[in-house]
Amino acid sequence: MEKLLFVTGNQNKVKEIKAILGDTIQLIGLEEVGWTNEIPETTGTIQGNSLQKANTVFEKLGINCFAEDTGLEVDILNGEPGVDSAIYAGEHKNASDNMALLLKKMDGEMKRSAQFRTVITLILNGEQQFFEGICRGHIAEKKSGEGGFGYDPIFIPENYSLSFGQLSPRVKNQISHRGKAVAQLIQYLKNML
Ligand code: ITT
Repeated sequence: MEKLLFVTGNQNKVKEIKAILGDTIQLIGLEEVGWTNEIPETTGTIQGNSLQKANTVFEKLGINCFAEDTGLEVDILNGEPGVDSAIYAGEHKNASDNMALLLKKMDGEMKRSAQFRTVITLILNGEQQFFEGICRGHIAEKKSGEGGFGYDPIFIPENYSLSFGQLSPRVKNQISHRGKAVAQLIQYLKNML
């Protein structure tokens, strides 16, 4: 089984991606390679930050790795919170604060369409590849469900009436932005490894 370093500080992402990958690839985390430095996310775009995260670690360690960046893009807010999804309500705020701010901005708004977008950057033998996954849906009027993480309790994917916070992890992974991007990553790796 091949080993691949997943450059992330977010354990929710690790859990989801491990469930999707099954035993095709063995993920190793930053702690296993002794990485403790901050990784900058300063490019201003989802793809740019995804590349920046993977590159930062590859340049230092020179090992095969991938990173991902995800944003929630609300159509009527011109793509907000987008690349700032993690810090929408401020650097030291949490998912609850981020959701509260977004629900406030959407108060009374009829056009609630939105999407999650994930861009994975793989650096394999020094070569970069990008994989994008999009999940369309809309922003709920209020939070529901305890599952998932981040904005999941207020995002209702297309063709469903329940939020990602209410849907099972299995269903979320089948239809989600991250699930779609990881499926492409797996396909690519199967052809390469
Ligand atoms: P990294 O270390 O991988 O950068 P992060 O948590 O900082 O982890 P991002 O920069 O990609 O991740 O920020 C995206 C934010 O969007 C994240 O903090 C969550 O709040 C939210 N998010 C990402 N994926 C999500 C998902 O599948 N469902 C709900 N919210 C999600």
